[in-house]
Amino acid sequence: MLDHETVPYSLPAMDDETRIERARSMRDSLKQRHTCRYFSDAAVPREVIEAAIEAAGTAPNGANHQPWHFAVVSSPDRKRAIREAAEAEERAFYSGKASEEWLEALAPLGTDADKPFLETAPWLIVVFAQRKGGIAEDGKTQNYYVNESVGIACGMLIATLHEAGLATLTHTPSPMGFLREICERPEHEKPLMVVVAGLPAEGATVPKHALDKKPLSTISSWL
Ligand code: IYR
Repeated sequence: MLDHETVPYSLPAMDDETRIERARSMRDSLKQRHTCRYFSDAAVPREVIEAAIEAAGTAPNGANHQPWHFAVVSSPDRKRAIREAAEAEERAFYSGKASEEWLEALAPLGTDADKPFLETAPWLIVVFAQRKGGIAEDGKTQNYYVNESVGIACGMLIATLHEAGLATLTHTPSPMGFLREICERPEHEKPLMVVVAGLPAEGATVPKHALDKKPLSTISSWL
């Protein structure tokens, strides 16, 4: 075996009752998260976004290469550029590229090609998956399990933003190469999603459809 240094690892002691309580409490909090499509333009402190990205940066990942980059966009000019490019892609999607079946699946969500939230919300976190780079970010070293790693990091980012009282929306225009240009990121990075973050607009709603969550008995089997 190759030499590797270790450091001790332990977690705070906890009784089973507390474990159950804490798991349920986290579940109940996350149950209140819904994708929000109506944002207020109210400012949210940068420190919230910084801490959420630091939380995301602790995600389990391939070989600890941490193959992610978060480009945080708040300038009105860049937000407008992202909105314009995203809406152009979405117009093509909604008016021809998407299959009938796909559009039918989206109907209960009420989405369309208009994406005003990309300009209204105070923060757009553009998440990039680094195909190469390693820990040193040299742009050459092979990375591993990139989509899995960055996907988990996005989950942790969103959970942290939710705990901080922020509404979020994952936006995935397709294709999204334009994000690399607008965010000035290198060729070996692949844009994965935009996490829109801010406060919900007054009178914001979510589709009723979004409340239908599959029960434990459907989403799990115990062997
Ligand atoms: N990217 C499009 C379409 C879209 C697709 C799925 I699957 C969604 O869950 C929601 C939207 C859009 O942003 O409108």
